[in-house]
Amino acid sequence: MASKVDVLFIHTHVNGCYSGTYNFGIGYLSSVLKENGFSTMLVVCKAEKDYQNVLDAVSEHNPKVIGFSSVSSQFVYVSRLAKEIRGSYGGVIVCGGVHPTIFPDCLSSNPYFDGFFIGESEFPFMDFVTAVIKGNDYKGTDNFCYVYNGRLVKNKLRQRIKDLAQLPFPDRDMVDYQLIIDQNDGAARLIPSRGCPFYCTYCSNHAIARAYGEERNLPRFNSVERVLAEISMLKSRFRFSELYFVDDLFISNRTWLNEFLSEYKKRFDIPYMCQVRPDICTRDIIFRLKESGCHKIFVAIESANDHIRNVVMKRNISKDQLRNTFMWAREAGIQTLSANIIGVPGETEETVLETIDFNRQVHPTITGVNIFSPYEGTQLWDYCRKHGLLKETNSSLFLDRRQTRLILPTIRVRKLMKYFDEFQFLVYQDIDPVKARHALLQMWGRRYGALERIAGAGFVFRRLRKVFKWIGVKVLFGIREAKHSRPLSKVSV
Ligand code: B12
Ligand code: SF4
Repeated sequence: MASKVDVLFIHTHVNGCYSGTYNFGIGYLSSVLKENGFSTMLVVCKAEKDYQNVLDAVSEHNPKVIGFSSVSSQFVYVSRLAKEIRGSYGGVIVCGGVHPTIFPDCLSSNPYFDGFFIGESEFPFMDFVTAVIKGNDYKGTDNFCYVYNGRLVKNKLRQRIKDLAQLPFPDRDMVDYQLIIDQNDGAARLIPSRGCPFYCTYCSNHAIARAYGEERNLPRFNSVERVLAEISMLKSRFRFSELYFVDDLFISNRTWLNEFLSEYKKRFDIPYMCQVRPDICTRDIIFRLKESGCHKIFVAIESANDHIRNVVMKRNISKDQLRNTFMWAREAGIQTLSANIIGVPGETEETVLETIDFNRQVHPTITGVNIFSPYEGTQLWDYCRKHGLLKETNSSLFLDRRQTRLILPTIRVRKLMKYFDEFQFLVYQDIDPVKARHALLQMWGRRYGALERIAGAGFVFRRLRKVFKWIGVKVLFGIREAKHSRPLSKVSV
């Protein structure tokens, strides 16, 4: 069969936490390829039951190269899908993204791939595709790694792109981008920078840096002009109500930030959201963000326990810095979303309650919690492995960040899950009844949703859920104290 597509990209988002995901890595790779005359397409796989659609797309388009992109939690699905494709496809299958970058060793146990790409790959991948199409040897391509005689061969890594402005905009034509915006509550995403200069032990940035033999994954920012041009392009092509700068850390370069905010304010009147980090955040930055249209910031508390936050996670952020950021945001009229992680090594019921308590004190507009998930190649993963804390969880039923993959001697899994489930409710109970009620309804929705799935008795459980929701509202009019090892402190609001 004649090949109509040079490269078929596959983005998996199985059991994911978000509904509308757009993969910027694939987007950039695709636009560089298209600019150089290659044809590309993308298949998004959101559930294991979608595997057949992917197989159909492969047999229909018979691409020259299949390119997966994978974060660590998706690799279990990616490798199964690659295995199924391999059964009937004789072309080249590769995978790139964060997981192959920080843990290329797993290629040896996954023979369905011809190889992995490590690190930033726009131009090396173009060379690779050119070689495959011309029938030349592709194994020597920069950034490529493959298994030869049972040994992992890693080719030279090309220097990362210094000037991001030389890249085209990421390819948003390969997806229904309007639908993705709509699924994200009207937010269009863009990523002005790559990297983050910090060294948090649970995050992949230091592991990405290590792949390059460096200490830190120092951020590179696209030129202000280029980012503004991308916003204009988005404005001319899509309907959206806000922008979301999804950079690891939007405020890491003060010079860039000042220039960008001034220009943005002059040219656009579009509300936006971004990430800040309390130890580099000042009152002035918060007010400048506000003036330019920022209406929501993401602030990672992670853990309120000083030892966990600053020793285990190496955040090096004080409680005062955290408090100030929330206080300034409230003063400026910016909404806050607090990010928290529970279930890291050393976590106890007390430390979880400390985190909940701290959230109550700073009173974020929204609070979010994840269960710690160790990513291969990171310092905290190394620690968990050395101390025998890693459970074997290669199950495709495992829910990343919503279940623990650790053996935690200091807290029972049931307790951890309970706090994970009740986190929002416990933060807002008696400080914000509306949010507490909402959290309780969601909590019950999740619980009865799960029962409904297990029992397969949709109708009965839908009815029951309605009844319990109603009771939930009633209970919340006289909000009850949940039972813990210690009561939560009273917070004056
Ligand atoms: C923006 C972002 C998001 C966005 C968009 C995600 C996306 N897939 O593009 C949103 C908010 C949706 C998101 C979701 C998630 N994210 Co996120 N995200 C990021 C962030 C901040 C930037 C990623 C990015 O776009 N970079 C710019 C692009 C150009 O770089 P890139 O993606 O690395 O791609 C380049 C190379 O990796 C390579 N490459 C990538 N794919 C491929 C494929 C082929 C074939 C080839 C050859 C090369 C190649 O070439 C690309 C171009 O240079 C990173 C942080 C980071 N430092 O990477 C976290 C990060 C990737 N996210 C992370 C996580 C955990 C998630 C979630 C799992 C969270 C969750 N539980 O839901 C989901 C997973 C979604 C998914 N199915 O992929 C972790 C991954 C950790 C890990 N080891 O797996 C990171 C590294 C953050 C961290 N703190 O560690 N994320
Ligand atoms: S500040 Fe955020 S993005 Fe940067 S290393 Fe820490 S967790 Fe990762």
